[in-house]
Amino acid sequence: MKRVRDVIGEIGFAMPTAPTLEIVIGGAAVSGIDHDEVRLVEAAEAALELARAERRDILSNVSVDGGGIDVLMLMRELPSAILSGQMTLHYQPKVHIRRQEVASVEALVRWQHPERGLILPGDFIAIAERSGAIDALTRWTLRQAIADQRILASDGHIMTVFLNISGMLLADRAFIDEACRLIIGSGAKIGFEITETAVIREPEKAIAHLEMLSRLGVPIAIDDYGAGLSSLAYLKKLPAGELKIDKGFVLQLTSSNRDPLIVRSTIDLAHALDMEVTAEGVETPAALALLSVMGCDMVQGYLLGKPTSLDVFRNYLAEERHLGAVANGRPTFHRPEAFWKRA
Ligand code: G
Ligand code: MN
Repeated sequence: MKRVRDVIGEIGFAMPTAPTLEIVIGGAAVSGIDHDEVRLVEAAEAALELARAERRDILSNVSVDGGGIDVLMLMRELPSAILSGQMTLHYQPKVHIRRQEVASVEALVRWQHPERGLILPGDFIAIAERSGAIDALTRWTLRQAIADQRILASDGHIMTVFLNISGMLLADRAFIDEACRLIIGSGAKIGFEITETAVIREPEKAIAHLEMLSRLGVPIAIDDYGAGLSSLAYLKKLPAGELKIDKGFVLQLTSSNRDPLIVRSTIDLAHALDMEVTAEGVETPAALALLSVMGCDMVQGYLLGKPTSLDVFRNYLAEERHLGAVANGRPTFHRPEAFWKRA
C-alpha cells in the first residue's frame, strides 16, 4: 500500500524587530514507503530548529539508502565536517521514577550538514567506523560532552552525561587511555553506553578496558539490551551498573502480550545482578505506569523528553526545578509540544 506521507514539513514564523513577517521552513523527506515515521518527524523538528536559528529554509533527507545518502561522499566529507563544527550533540534525559528527578542524560551526536541538513547517527556512524573517522568523531564528542557537563554543573545540575561508544573504540587502548586522561583531567561526570555487540568483537580487550574505566569511576550502561545478540555470559562479566532495555520491547508494552513479560523478567534479572534498569522509548503515560509497577528504575523517551540542543535541555531542567517546587512531588516531566519548538 503506498502512502502519501513522503514529506513532512513544518512552517515556523520568526518576527524580527521590524514589523515584517519572516517565514522559514524546516522539513524532512524520505524516499520510498518503508520508513520510520517517528524518525522522520524528529528530523523535521530538528530541521525547523536549525531553520529558525539560521533564518533560512532547511530540508533534510533522511533516506537510508538509494534515496540520496551518498556513502562515499559522506565518508570523504566526515573528517573536515568534524573539524569545521558541523557536529552537534543533542541531549535526552533519563528520569528516575522513584526519585522523580532527572538522574542523568544521554548525549546523541547529529551531523548538521550545510546542504543535506540534519543527518542522524544511524546514517553515519557505520560510515565513520569503516573510514576510521570514528576515533576523531568520538574524541570530539567526548570533549564537547565534558564542556557541556561543566555548563550543566555550573547551572547547579550535577549529573552524568552518557556517551555512546563504538565497539571498535572499546578495544582500542590508545582511545581508552585518552578518554581516561580527558575525563580524570577535567573532573567531569562522564559515563559510557555500550552495546553487547560492541564487546563481542574483541571481548578480552573490551572487558579489560571497561574494568579499567569502571575502576576510575566511569559509569557503564549496557545499551539497546535485547535488540542484538544478547548473551547472559557477557551480562555477568561486564562491569555495568545500568541496563537499558531496547525501545523495541517498550514501544508496544501496553498492547503486546509478550513484551511486558520480557521487560518484567529483564528488570528482575538486572536487579538480581545489582544493576539499575532504564527503559528506552517510553512514549505514553500507560507505559510509564506499567514500568513503574514492574520496578523499573529509570525511563527515557519522548514522554519525558526528546533529544534537544543543550540550550533547550537547560531550559527543560530550569523549568523542571521550578515546576517541581510547586507540584509537591507530582511528576512534572511532560512538556506540551510547543516547548520543544522553542529554539
Ligand atoms: O541506540 P539508542 O538507544 O542510543 O538510540 C537513541 C535514539 O532513539 C535517539 O536518537 C532517538 O531518536 C530515539 N528515541 C529516543 N526516545 C524515543 C522514543 O520515545 N521513541 C522512539 N520511537 N524513539 C526514541
Ligand atoms: Mn544509547
